[in-house]
Amino acid sequence: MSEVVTYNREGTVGVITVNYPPVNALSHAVRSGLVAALEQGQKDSGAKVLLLVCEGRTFIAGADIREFGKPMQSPGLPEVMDHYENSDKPMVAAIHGTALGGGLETAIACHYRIALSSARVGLPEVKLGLLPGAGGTQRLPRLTGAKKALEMITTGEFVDAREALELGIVDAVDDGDDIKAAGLAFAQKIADEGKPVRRVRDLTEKLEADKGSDVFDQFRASLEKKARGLFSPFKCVDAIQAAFELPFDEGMKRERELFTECMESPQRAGLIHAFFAEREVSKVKGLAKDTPVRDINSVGIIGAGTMGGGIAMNFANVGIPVTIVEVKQEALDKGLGIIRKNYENSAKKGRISQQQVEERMALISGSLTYDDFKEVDLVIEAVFENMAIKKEIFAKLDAVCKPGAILASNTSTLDIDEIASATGRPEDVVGMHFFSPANVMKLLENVRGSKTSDEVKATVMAVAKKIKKVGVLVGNCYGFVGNRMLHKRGAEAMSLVNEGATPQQVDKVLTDLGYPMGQFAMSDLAGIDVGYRIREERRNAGENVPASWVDKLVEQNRLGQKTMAGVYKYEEGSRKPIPDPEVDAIIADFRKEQGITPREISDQEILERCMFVMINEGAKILEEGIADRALDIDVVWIYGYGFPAYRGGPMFWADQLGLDTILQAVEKYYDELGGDQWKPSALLKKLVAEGKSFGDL
Ligand code: 3H9
Repeated sequence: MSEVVTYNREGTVGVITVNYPPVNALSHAVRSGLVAALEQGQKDSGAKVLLLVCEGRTFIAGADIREFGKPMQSPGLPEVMDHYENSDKPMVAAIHGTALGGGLETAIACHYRIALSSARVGLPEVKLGLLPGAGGTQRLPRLTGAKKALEMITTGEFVDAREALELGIVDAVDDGDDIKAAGLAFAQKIADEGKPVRRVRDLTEKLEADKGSDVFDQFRASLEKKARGLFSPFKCVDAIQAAFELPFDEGMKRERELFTECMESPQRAGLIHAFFAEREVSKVKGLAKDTPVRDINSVGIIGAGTMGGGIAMNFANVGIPVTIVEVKQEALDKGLGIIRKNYENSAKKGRISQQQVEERMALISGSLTYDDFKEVDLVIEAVFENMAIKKEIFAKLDAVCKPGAILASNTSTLDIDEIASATGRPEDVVGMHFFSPANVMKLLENVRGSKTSDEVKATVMAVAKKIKKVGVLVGNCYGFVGNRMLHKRGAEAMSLVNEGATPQQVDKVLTDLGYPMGQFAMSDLAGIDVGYRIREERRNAGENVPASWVDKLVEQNRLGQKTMAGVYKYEEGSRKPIPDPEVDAIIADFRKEQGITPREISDQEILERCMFVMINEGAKILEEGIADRALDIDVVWIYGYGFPAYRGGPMFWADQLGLDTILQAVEKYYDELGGDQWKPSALLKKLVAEGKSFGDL
């Protein structure tokens, strides 16, 4: 027998124990171990009932994702499930932690289930571009009915043990924390009461209730919007519907066919890359695993604007007290008022309780003086982008803050080393770039200055985890990873419109690729005066920044959503961008002024110019060591800018497309259009010459 699964008997209960850290994933060793242990339990005449339980932090977290894409080794998971369901002794699963994917499928192939009240269950395969492929789409609806099975399987969301009990997914919940003891007691009860084997495959009541209903068509219609561009949610619906229309064994066959289709889809590859990339980014190259991390028990924030307020909420949400300093009482009151309103809105939506609103607000205090930063462990400056002001602030912080306090800037573009030079402790200075809305967006782009200490780097990465963000550590340059690439795309999008495209054509190409919004809808959301101010500053500094039709909009006070007009117009109370003939006229005038004869621009050209300019910049970012790995860039784009995770991130997408195709196009645009942004990256050229991809780095 495999050592990762063991069998022993306690009284009349035969206990099968899985012990395969970290998350008891169903690797080949676990699958074969499960079958062998079950056989032993069947043969053991002293065992009246069998119990499946896991060691470590969790029940089985699913199939072993690392085995995907490799040749499948027998026994396959559906086969293992069959063995468990067909056991002629009652089979009990005892769940702690999370029973996910193949883990929950294993549990529902057993005859009875008990869970600790702290446990959660779910079928998150859809988040990996898959569907439950070991009977989940056939067994879960037999327990819950169609609607809940559709919801759980197409969203991948977990339910907690109490809800699982109400839904019929588990049979009992235990409030303690000893899963083995709870499982043994429950199994003993099953044996004492002489409960029969109860196979989920044979349950028909819930199937009859929903048979022939239009719930599937309704669900498909609702997915058109919610799952735009995604492949597997629709396949999940097909598979669940099969449970209602076909006998169990045929339903299983249908599930397998659909699972295979998902497995072969590029979206599966993209989503699994994103899953591992999200976990890899926490392992920073060159930073020893045992680097000490400073305690962060209190935080100071400078600026109560949208950013400062959003950042403060992240800390209050996890119980860390925050002091926000503003220059004027009025601005402070306004900022605190907005934070309260945000929390109240969450309470209205049922996401948090009114008590939590009060608890979190009690953790956030306002002040007009830096003296209140004397004792804090971390200060994050979140004022607008102006180097002189930031340096002044950091000099003051240096004077006030205790030794060892981390001084961070939320700058989205400026030089961290220059900011640090205003202090006598550059080793404690770092960038912590949050993305708007800061209480929602999952990315935290942590920026290391040339003198930032390892301890500070490790601490800000730990802070990201603590406040439930995905932290990526990047190097210091204009715009770091995210905005440096975004600005290249923005400039290219503007040029495309100069030359003849419409803003809505550019945006549509990007949303068709899977972005939640296009370049111009996004800049309207952020305010197009932001870019204008940056361009003006560069012009004032003597740089040759070409004129742009967007500047004309700003000059007419079309600043974006906040003035209900920008590149698009907006209706009262709506964020939906509406193309505006006035803007078309402004663009036409601008072209005339510049002597440009507009031409037809194809969607393909828009896609190439917007995306390849970013990829070329991404390659330069790697070349310069600003990002350590291509996957760091992918994670920045997925969590900071809504790049579709099912494409794996821009660099993974580039690899899939073929770097030679990209290089050819970059060289062509460099010849035709010139400009530094199109100068082919040396790394890109090298990889193509060696037949390699970004993923090989
Ligand atoms: C499936 O089941 C298909 C079936 O329906 C049909 C098949 C035929 N495999 O997230 P963490 C690793 S699809 C391999 O940091 P946490 C992870 O990479 C699967 N490895 O911990 C990391 O490794 P490292 C459906 C896995 O406590 C380490 O474990 N299941 C797997 O924050 C710790 O992970 C899922 O989609 C896996 N399945 O969260 C569940 N899972 O330390 C996916 C994790 O080297 N997993 N690892 O970086 C999760 O959601 C979270 O990992 C979990 C723990 C909630 C379990």
